[in-house]
Amino acid sequence: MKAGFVAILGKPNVGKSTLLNALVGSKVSIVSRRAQTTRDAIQGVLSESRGQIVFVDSPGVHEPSKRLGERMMREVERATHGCHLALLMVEASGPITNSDRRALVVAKRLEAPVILLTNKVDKVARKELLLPFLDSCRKLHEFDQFIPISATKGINLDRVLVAIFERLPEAPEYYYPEGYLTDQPERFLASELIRERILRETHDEIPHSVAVQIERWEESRRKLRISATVVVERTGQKAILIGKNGEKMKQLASRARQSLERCFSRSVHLEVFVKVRRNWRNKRGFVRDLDFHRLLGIR
Ligand SMILES: Nc1nc2c(ncn2[C@@H]2O[C@H](COP(=O)(O)OP(=O)(O)OP(=O)(O)O)[C@@H](O)[C@H]2O)c(=O)[nH]1
Ligand SMILES: [Mg+2]
Repeated sequence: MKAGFVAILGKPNVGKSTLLNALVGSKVSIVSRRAQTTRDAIQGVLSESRGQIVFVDSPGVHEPSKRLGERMMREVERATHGCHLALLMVEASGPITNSDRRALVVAKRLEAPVILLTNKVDKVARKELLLPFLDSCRKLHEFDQFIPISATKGINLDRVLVAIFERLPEAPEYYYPEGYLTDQPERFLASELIRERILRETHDEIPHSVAVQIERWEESRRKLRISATVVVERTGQKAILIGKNGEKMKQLASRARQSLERCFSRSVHLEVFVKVRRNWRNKRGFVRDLDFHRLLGIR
């Protein structure tokens, strides 16, 4: 049996979280059209007859401009350290960007084999352009293998799994018990699902300015009661989120509640408050407190 850790690396928005969810067959990491959706490294675990793969989804590699971004980039390094293999994702439509190069630097630092995945092949209309692009990738680094994929359409994901299992070390047992899906506490997953809803339904600066904190969590056998605070950076953003007569927030909360019910297979009562905290993305203490690994005592 094989078992090991696999880092998923790449620039923001290339499809890392989509790939993670597709490979583990369950939604463990939120996805949106916006760059810098993922802020924390998240593990998703696949257990099957060939063995166990612990995937590490990570924030997109970029040049950080705020404390939140700095923490995200430290998180990439911390969480992928010691991985047995790296999947570096780039967009199949090319070209190679500076962020791709930066992500490659992080992948190389792992001193593990790197497989290049050219994602979103479904978006490339002229397939004859895929090969010249692969040639240009070849010049960047001696990749262990190249696989063109589509994370959303599921193209070649079986090949990705074969390539991973070929390279993982033999192991006497799984790292995690069978059925273990992710390292995130349920509370954090809930805050992420609420944040995903907001990312999907707001524009401009709001998505990046939102943090979600779970204030109250009460479980009974049939119902889950959650109170969450959505933190934004400006009063104008708060007004947009709440909307006229609170309509916008009502709609957001209702859709978020549906995602939560799907995820936790239970009926959910969700209460959402909006709070302004100026420039929180640059406040060290606040940014630190959002980190779920700290809650778990990992650091
Ligand atoms: N057409 C197409 N779109 C894709 C594919 N994979 C991902 N996407 C879309 O790309 C966008 C970004 O996907 P994410 O999975 O959030 O990307 P990410 O790399 O995790 O982004 P960050 O967390 O911001 O670093 C979403 O709108 C996805 O639906 C694909 O194979 N084909
Ligand atoms: Mg992501």
